Amino acid sequence: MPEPRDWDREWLELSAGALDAVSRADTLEAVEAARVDLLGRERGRLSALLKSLKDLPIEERKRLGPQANALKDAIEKGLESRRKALDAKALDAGLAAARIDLSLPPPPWPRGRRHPVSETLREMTDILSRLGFALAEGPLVENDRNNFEGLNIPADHPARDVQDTFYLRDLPLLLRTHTSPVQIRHMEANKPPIRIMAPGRVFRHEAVDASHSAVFHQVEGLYIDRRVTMADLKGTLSLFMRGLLGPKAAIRFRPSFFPFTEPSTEVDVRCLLCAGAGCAACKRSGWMELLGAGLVHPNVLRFCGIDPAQWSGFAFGVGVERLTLLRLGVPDIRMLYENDVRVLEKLS
Ligand code: FA5
Repeated sequence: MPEPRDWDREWLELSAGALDAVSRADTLEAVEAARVDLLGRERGRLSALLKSLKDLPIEERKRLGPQANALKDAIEKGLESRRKALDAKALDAGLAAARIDLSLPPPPWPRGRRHPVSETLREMTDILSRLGFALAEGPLVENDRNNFEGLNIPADHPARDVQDTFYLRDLPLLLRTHTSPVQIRHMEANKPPIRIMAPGRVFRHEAVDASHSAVFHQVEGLYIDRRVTMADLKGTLSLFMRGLLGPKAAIRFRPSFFPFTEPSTEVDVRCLLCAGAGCAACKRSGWMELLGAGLVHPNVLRFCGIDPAQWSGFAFGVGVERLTLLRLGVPDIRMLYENDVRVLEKLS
């Protein structure tokens, strides 16, 4: 015959240890283990005890039932409060580990900026406007008359060769090869005195290398007044170049030839990339050609209806990309146009 069950002893053992086990659970896993051990539906010790109450005589059931339910409530409350306490502890630990310092500066934002060529253009027009030059503009698509004929460039001049000029198919038009046609447009529409600058894009069918691009920018200058001489041209260009490249920049005026100026000169700047020693950008010469200039040819004045006996003037055309290379110490014109932001960010 099996031993009769000692309910009171079982009950005492269970209730003595249960709340103690709950209060000792120091991790969420331990709380869950205590819950399963006491209240688990299959093997929970209190659940088993409650289930077996039905086998007891009615008086015993009345005595033990409420006590067992009260213990179950107490265990559930104990488990819940342990869970809350442990959650709060974990939150506090997390907050302590991830302290927010409101005095720290924010992470850097990438900042946009002007393209280096635009920046040079802006400075060039800024200096020239302070020297009294007003802004003039012309179209990128020109005709032969303004781009060549009016500028005293004869029909057999090599610059007209299809090698150098982009002609438009089926139209008597071309992409302007320099900003000089703006001279013609302006002189035909305005009477002297004239003092204008004409910045803009130009196009040449050209082999691209470290200092040559097929699309680039020029800034044209034109000054027409009474008795304008080479001395005026040299003074203006020296001021202009020193303004752009700093007072120490060495420049030289070299005799040259353009059909639309007489006499003509080209202005070189000592290569700032190699300090005159010779590099790819200056074609090993130590000097970099920046601009063409000269006194406006009488034929050009006459073409535009201006009397060369009354008026004279100078004109110049500066390459903006070449100037940008020198100012920023960039060795290759192509770096300006590949638009790699990592390269552009390093410039300026
Ligand atoms: C001319 O274009 C003349 N119209 C300049 C001029 C104007 C002379 C007024 C007299 C009076 P040239 O072809 O040399 O000249 O070009 C002028 C400048 O543009 C050069 O000195 C150079 O700085 C720049 N340049 C010329 N070709 C290129 C090219 N392929 N890529 C980048 N820059 C160039």
